[in-house]
Amino acid sequence: MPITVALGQCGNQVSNCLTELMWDEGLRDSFFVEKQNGKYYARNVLIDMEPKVIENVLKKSEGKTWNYSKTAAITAKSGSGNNWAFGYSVLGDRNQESIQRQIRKLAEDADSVNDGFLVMLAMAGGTGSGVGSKTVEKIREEYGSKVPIIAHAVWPYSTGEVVVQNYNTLLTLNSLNCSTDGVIFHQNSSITDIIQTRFDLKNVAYSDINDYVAKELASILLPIKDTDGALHKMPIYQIAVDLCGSPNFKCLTPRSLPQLHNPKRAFLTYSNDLLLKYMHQLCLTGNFNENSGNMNMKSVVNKSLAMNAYIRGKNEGPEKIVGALNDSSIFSNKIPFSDRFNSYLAKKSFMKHETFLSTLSADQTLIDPLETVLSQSWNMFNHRAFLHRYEAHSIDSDHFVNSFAHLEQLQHSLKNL
Ligand SMILES: Nc1nc2c(ncn2[C@@H]2O[C@H](COP(=O)(O)OP(=O)(O)OP(=O)(O)O)[C@@H](O)[C@H]2O)c(=O)[nH]1
Ligand SMILES: [Mg+2]
Repeated sequence: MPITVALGQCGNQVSNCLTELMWDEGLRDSFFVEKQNGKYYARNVLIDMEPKVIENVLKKSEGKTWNYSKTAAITAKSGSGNNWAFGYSVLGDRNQESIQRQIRKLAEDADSVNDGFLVMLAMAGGTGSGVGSKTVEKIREEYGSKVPIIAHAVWPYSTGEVVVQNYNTLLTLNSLNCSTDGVIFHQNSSITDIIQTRFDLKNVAYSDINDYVAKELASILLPIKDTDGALHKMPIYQIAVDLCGSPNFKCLTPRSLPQLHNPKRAFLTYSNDLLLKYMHQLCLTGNFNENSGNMNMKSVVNKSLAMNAYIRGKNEGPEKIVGALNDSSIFSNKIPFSDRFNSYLAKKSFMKHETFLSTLSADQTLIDPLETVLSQSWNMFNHRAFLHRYEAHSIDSDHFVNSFAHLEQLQHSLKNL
């Protein structure tokens, strides 16, 4: 059972959706602790430098059978203004003692931190990105590298949210790459596309995206058995062991099927064969949307270094999954056959789906979005655009140059998988 550390608006909204879902799916003994009064408390720390989002999250949990602990929330008066440097150097430092104190408290309650940390944030703002980066560094310092840290990071829309979103993404990615075991990415634009085309929703709200993200994450994190029948209840530890063996490949991509939500489509049933076939296509082409136009199997653009598959509900056993997904055309030949693929199965159905299939892979999906962030950041950096905002909080051009160098190395490794 991990400790969840949620940061910033996005981190808190997504983590609240996930926590609610975990409870609804009956996960009392993993993501929650039972206190002497018989009440269950989520093992979450909620951090945002402006109080509004956390106040809303706490309000929503009032009257529920579970709750957040009274001391779980750490807020201040105002946010980090979309400035990674202000979040990292100022607010991150100023609030670190109370953040770590709260994390320690949860760690003591649970007697052990073997399943490590799930840290949830967005990369484009200032609090999730900057305070988040500082917090992750401090967690690693305090608990050491034997306690796994998996981050969940939301990648911004590729165009125009805030002008410095590429700087913030660059600096966050560099920091997470140094101090976590792995980072699970969700791209807001890909999920918006799925919701618009598969769920027939024109105007997509954050709450729609967060429901989708939480569902995909829960399908990966809920307890599940391996092919020998052993039950796994330490999802963060297991992800780190299965998928994060190589220091250069920490970027993890989730995918899930079926993508149906609209009652109009409820009559459609997906056989195991169809789900596995679609997932094979998504993994091979690097797409997310089941309905993607670009499913040409000849355009193999995505290689995986390692992959986990999770199948919940009715299924025809591990051989079928291995047969369909452990295909050499999906995988890089850099690691041995036996280490590259794991399949997990649960008989219990998930969110009323007859069968639900998800994968998490260390793969090349990030190449294009990373290219955009690098090139747009270089463009601004070469003109010294907005650098003064970062320099004002001790993040100088050397820090940027180091981040560029690390991420270009990462990009090179991804391309040569
Ligand atoms: N999926 C999703 N993305 C969100 C949500 N809220 C914000 N975002 C995205 O997160 C990024 C901005 O980060 P925020 O979390 O709002 O910023 P913050 O961490 O609170 O930082 P400051 O407000 O600058 O202190 C943008 O890319 C938004 O599109 C949300 O609830 N869900
Ligand atoms: Mg905010």
